[in-house]
Amino acid sequence: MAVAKDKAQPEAARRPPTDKADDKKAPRAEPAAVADLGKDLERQAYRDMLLIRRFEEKAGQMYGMGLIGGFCHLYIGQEAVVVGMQMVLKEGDSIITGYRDHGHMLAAGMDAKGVMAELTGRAHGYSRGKGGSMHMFSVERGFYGGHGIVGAQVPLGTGLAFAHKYRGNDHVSLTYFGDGAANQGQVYESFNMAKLWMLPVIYIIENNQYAMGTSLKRASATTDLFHRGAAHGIPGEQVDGMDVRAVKAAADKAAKWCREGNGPFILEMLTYRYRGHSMSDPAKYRTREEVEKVRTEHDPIEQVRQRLIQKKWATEDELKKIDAKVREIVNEASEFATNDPEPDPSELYTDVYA
Ligand SMILES: Cc1ncc(C[n+]2csc(CCOP(=O)(O)OP(=O)(O)O)c2C)c(N)n1
Ligand SMILES: [Mg+2]
Repeated sequence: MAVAKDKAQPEAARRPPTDKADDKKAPRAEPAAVADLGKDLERQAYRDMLLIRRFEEKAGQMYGMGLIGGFCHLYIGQEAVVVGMQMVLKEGDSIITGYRDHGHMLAAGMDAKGVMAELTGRAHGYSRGKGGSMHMFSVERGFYGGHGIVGAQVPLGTGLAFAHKYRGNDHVSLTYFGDGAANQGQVYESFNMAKLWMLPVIYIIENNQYAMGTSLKRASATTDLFHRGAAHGIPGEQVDGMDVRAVKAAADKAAKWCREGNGPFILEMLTYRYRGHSMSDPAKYRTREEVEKVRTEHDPIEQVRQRLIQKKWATEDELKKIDAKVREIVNEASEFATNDPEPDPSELYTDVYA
């Protein structure tokens, strides 16, 4: 049988061929120059990334204690992407992503207490305890979710960009999705409309190498995702998503491109998630050594920490103080989310369409 024969082939033979020849033809924007962010922005990046890391670690613990139910996808390892992108946003810009969304919300300035209380399904969570990890919104902060259907946020984010253009402002839509989502049909329908109507949308592909337990190489005919807009004439750039400086430089360039009316832009962020796909995934499809190598050699927070020390932009003591402050915010959020009451049963009838 074809399937049995296929399984019998060595791993390399089963993998789809890569498209190195095609890669050369694809429109590739010149990578933006990576410069130091300066003392203040580097310190800010350190604090913001650490907040996401500690928040996620706490969420993982609370999940283990049974305080959080349902799905819970942690963002640990990918922090530099949202923190670098957020640096170039202006009030009124919009952000939309999938279910791995806690980092995006914290980077957007949403309150850690409200996010954690939503994770525990409590009354003062962002969706009044009715949405959980994957379904939170804050129009005030320009955050439009949190979406559980893979790729569904891409047409929605394109629609947000349409609204910006229609209103005649210079706002941009940051539309995040994963390497797995990048193979969805609706992504390409969105690309077509975005280019046709020259919409101000930055498509940020968070390429963390895996879609659930399937590596990009096993599932994707082409693995350089930055040129997935080639058929629609959308420029793309591949970025070291573990280096917040590279993310910020690329974000500056893409945002300028969009704000000046040049249409969409694609940023492929090369990143990595340290934990499994969700809390129920032991991640047996990859080796411990693979994870350890990224952690020790490319950790986004450690890179900033070392620069801060080397450049004497912060002392060990100052960093300890930042760490303590971050832990305090996270502990308060966890206390709040544990003691906040569950929503009143009457909430079942609010926020629903009759
Ligand atoms: C339409 C659809 N198909 C399948 C799923 C199940 N599913 C949830 S997450 C996921 C993998 C997506 O991976 P990727 O886009 O790389 O994002 P990551 O989890 O790595 O952030 C799949 C297949 C889903 N939620 N929606
Ligand atoms: Mg992925």
